[in-house]
Amino acid sequence: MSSKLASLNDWVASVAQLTQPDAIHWCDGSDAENARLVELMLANGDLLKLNGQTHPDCYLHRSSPTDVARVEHLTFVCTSQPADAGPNNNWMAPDEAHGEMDALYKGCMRGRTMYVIPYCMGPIDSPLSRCGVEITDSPYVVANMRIMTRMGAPALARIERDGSFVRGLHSIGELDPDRRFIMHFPEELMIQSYGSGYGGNALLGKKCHALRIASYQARTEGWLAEHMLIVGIENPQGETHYVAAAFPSACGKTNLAMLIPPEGYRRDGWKVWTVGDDICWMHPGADGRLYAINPEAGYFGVAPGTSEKTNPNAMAMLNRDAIFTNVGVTADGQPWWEGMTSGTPAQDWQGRPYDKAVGPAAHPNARFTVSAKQCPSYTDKAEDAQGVPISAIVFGGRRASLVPLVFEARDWTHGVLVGAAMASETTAAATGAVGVVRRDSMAMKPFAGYNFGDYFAHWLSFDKPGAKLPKIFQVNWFRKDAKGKFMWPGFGDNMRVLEWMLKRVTGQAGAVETPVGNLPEPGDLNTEGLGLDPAVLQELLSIDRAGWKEEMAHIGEYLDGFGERTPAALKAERAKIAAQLA
Ligand code: OXD
Ligand code: MN
Repeated sequence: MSSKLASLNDWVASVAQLTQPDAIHWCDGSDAENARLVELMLANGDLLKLNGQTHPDCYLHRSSPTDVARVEHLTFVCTSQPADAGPNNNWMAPDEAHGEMDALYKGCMRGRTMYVIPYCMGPIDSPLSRCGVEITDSPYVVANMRIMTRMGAPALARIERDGSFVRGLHSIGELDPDRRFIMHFPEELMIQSYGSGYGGNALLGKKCHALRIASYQARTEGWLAEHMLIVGIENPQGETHYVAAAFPSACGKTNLAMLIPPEGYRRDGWKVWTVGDDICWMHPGADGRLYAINPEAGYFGVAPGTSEKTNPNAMAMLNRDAIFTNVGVTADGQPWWEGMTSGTPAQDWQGRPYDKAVGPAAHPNARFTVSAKQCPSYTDKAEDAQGVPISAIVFGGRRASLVPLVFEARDWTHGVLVGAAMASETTAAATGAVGVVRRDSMAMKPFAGYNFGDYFAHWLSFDKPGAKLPKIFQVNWFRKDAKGKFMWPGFGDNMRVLEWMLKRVTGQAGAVETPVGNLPEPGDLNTEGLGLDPAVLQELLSIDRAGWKEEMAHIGEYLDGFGERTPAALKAERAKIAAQLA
């Protein structure tokens, strides 16, 4: 097979020339193709079949033990000018990076099949969608891309219509951590990844394309590519408001996107609809509002911690047609991970007999891959070519202290500062220390494909005459008391905070103004049935002025780190708040 697009055929031929595969397979995305690949992977041990009675068509993949997460220190943005990548990225000169990668790719697919995967990020017919082609030597990547993107023949047809696409080249190489790089060439709309099969490094449509390359493209084209879930909240009157929320990796985006409201809310008629759990592309519409699509078609979620208590919708979508990576298994072949309320693991994620003393059954960053359509809260708005209008943007980090449960930004500029100043404790989604507080602007620290200073300026530029921008909020579900216990119940009860936000959007809820932002009074939040100590609620909704004064000083230093690229308006906003706190 080949394509009608000469530039695509030429590129495929040049990659084959370099990598020397035994065979080339153009993926059509059909069920028959998937069945053949699954057979192949069962035969070569890439996949293990799970219990067909309890989990039909579910498979387990065990990765190389040193290839379990994103590798931020090996991820580069290769722009001609180092300042365009910014201090928020690792930079390498494009020529040097191409030289390194060509040396690694030389002959790397000998004895392997090279798969050509045309894919579309977003609904096939949406003007907001963008396409790419990933070349890979990993059938596991093909099977995952089939779930995570609109992949195969329809995507190829669109690419041939558009005439342009993002080029992604991936080889698992030897899975050697010392021969591993994830390179981005935004000026060439190109991604090159070598030496890892882990989702965030290898499913190039996801972080590499839909965030790093897309954020760069979005800046030149006037839209936003963000690390955000998209959720629809339907009130008892039947009106649905869509919320986009940015949280760093492994901070509960999937849970919030699939939230089940507390009983009283369900009785009153509130409903929650899931549009996306990780990535959001937002474009200004003709009416001045921001319209969002989820460029992905599936969920690549963190398994540990997912349970009937934390995310019943996710549990319901995981009992068929799913790929599990690095989870444990029970004696009867069911997937198992920490946090599950039933079953006992027999083997850990490396296939060893499970022994609690040796470590957890599932790797802390074990994942599931599943089609979005299998989620009970799926809405076909996820296929809407125009996207959904966004009423509120939420920024949230994992902060044990200081940051209150929720506050509202006064206006867009203040909201952009709130997003830029976000900080969170690091998690197992990337290699490195866990639990260290670091600045993670808009939860995009690992994913912005260009200088954060320019990125903040791009965000500010949406505030123009005629724009009807969403309200911006900050939340923190992760406050802890002196004993280290979480102060807010979280999960489904986060609905109570969402209700306040949406009532602020429609002008139906009160707030107290503070220099940090507008907070609900304890009485403005519905806490019925929670049994929350009033003193705890008061603490969750108060501002520690001395602590915030210090925080504002740190934010000032952080913004100064982007030098002259930091927009003056953002610095002025910070200075204004700091002066009010003094
Ligand atoms: C993810 C991540 O996999 O953010 O979504 O690491
Ligand atoms: Mn993510």
